[in-house]
Amino acid sequence: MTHTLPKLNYKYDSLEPYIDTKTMEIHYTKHHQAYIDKLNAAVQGTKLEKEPVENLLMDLKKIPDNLRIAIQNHGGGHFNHSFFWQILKKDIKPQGDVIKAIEKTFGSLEKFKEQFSQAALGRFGSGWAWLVSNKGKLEITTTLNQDCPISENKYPLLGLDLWEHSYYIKHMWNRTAYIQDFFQVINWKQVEENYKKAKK
Ligand code: MN3
Repeated sequence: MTHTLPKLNYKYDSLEPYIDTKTMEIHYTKHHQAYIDKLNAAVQGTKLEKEPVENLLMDLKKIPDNLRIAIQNHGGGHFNHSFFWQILKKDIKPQGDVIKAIEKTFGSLEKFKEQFSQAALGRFGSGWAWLVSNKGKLEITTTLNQDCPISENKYPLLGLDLWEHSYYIKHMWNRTAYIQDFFQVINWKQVEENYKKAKK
């Protein structure tokens, strides 16, 4: 299997003014593509060549030593970005059982957003902030670099790219403003889908 860029189901300007067109275009066509190219280069000609990226990341201990870091970084980059594009959309109202679960776990959707923001701001350097299902329990967590929750046996429901490449053109140094804008473009319909899948 050659890993390829998944189709983006919206235009680069669809998330304006919260996520700008230029950032979307560069993030998708350059950054994400670079992870895919490096992942393909790493697995080409090895017995892992045909494995879907999820399988590679699920149990990193099983990956041969000489490939592990490349798969963790570039496979993680491919998986995380593919996931990220799906949970972005404008004008989708919070909905479904996932919202009930969020309210039950964090007190309210607003309190969830506060805790998620704190976690995202607290992640020093590059990484991701996540809402995950950990064996059915909702948790806010962060990962370093391109590490992803599935490598820790946690199922991602929602994730936010905290690398500066994802916000520097519009928000520059201001990660707080980027996080606030992210809350305006969460595809809650997809988050609900992820929640349903996590429960199976
Ligand atoms: Mn990124």
